[in-house]
Amino acid sequence: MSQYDSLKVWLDGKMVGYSEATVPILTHSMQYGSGIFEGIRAYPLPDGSAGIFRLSDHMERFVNTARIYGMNLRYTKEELEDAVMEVVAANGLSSCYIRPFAFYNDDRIGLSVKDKKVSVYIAAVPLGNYFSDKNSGIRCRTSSWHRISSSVLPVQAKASGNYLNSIIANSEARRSGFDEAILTSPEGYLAEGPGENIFLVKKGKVLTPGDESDILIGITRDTVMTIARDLGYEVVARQIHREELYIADEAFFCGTAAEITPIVEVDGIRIGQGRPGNVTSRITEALYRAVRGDTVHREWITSVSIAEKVSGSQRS
Ligand code: PY5
Repeated sequence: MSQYDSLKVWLDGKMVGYSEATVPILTHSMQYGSGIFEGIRAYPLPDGSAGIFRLSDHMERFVNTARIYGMNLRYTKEELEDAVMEVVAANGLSSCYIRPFAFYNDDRIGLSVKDKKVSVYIAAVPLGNYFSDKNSGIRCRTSSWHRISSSVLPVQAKASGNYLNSIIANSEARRSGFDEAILTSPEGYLAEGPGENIFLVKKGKVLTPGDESDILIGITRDTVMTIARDLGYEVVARQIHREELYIADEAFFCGTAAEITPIVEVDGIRIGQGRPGNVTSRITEALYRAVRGDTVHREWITSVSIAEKVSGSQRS
């Protein structure tokens, strides 16, 4: 039994019940981490429909990740976008987190992926705040584990295996009493969180590690850079020294799951006033306007009508 049993999942072109969307336990992707995935949010629009945020950008990264690994998805980007819309509509979820996942649906032992069938599923589930202290801000530690670098794995690919690096950093941080980790490059520059990009605010400028910092090039990061510029802030993407974080006026994480989460302490050092800062709050408000279609960036939103669910408990 799962909390998701009432939901429907898209699996290779068919809508099936959550518990019917099974994979063989010996699948290559579970044994070796060779799956690829995306994380997308939908927010309710004023007319009651679901607004899927930056669907095309997420699906572009998904098909690019597949291309990097030579995975034959068997579906085009457009077909997968339609499938995401179908899942959102079928589940009647105007607010949800959508998880497309492609994997080798094959249980033959062995690392080779040659001739192994690729399957794709797309699930959509309700999801609230990723961090329970999202509004008051979280406490982080610099990880003793470095962010994987481009000499080891393709860092721009959103592949399951990359997340072992994220998981070990997050586990270390949680075990030592912090909310989340911050990973640095092997050279010691700031990279990102285990599942979030990072931003600093210093003297009114908005700073984030540049594309050369071996980060996942986040779609929320791009959104934040765009709306911060719209608000009139100078935005700089460059290599950032770890100590610049300690002396920043404000810092925050961003990502699809994390949305914008203020960071109020790093390695026991208070950041700025030790509470969410003004620039962070202004950017957060602008992000929530953007996801609801209330900005000039209407092209970021794919609207899906949601049929009203006729369920006894919801009707009075
Ligand atoms: N960096 C990493 C390593 C990520 O996993 C993510 C997203 C981001 C940055 C932010 O990217 P985007 O803004 O495009 O979402 N992480 C996933 C998410 O859905 C998975 C978290 C468990 O937010």
